Amino acid sequence: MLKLHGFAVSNYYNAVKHYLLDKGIDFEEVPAVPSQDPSFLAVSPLGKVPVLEVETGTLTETNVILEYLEVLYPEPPRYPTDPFDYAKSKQLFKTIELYVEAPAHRMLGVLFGREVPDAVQQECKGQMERGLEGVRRLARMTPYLCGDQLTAVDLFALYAFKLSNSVTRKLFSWDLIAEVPGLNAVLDELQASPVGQRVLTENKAALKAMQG
Ligand SMILES: N[C@@H](CCC(=O)N[C@@H](CS)C(=O)NCC(=O)O)C(=O)O
Repeated sequence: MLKLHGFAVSNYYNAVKHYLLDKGIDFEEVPAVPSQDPSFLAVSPLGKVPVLEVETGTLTETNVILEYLEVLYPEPPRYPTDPFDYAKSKQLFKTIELYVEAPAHRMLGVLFGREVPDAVQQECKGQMERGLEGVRRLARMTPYLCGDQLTAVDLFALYAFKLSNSVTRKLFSWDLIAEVPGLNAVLDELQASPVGQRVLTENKAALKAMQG
């Protein structure tokens, strides 16, 4: 059986978990936190989560894991089938990951009572403004991010934007989701689904335990 290593605070972990549950794929959750321990580095080269363990080995990087799973479990499709639309969906995924989520991630400490230096805040905010412009240019919102079908990009966006938004609301009273017209409705729909509710409940419990 597939094993998903990680913890429910991680937006990356939750995106893969949501995808697996949504597709009805059997998997086991294996609790793991990021670590530089040699035994963990043997399964995750940078010591990050999530990690997908399959019979032939382990995989990291959320987009890689999702794309691999899509090949194994093509139904129902969670990527566009047209090759160009498929590539465009990956372009949008990467744009959200690198230019919205990654700068927010650098300021995540604020959710756990840690100081985020002013210079870091300003640098990351600027990067996110630019990233959001890119998302607005790429996202189709008809009604989903890549068109009329729900895709892995919507699932990734749900967890990336929700976590990033907690950070920017706290630091700047800035609602990132409102910056992309139509995004709030898609994310709310996904979060209200039975899978979205399960992932959210487990996320809240894990976050509470971590915040103490
Ligand atoms: N690019 C990675 C990012 C995963 C990631 O950053 N995970 C966080 C937890 S949310 C982590 O393991 N952080 C520990 C670290 O960066 O050392 C992916 O797509 O899966």
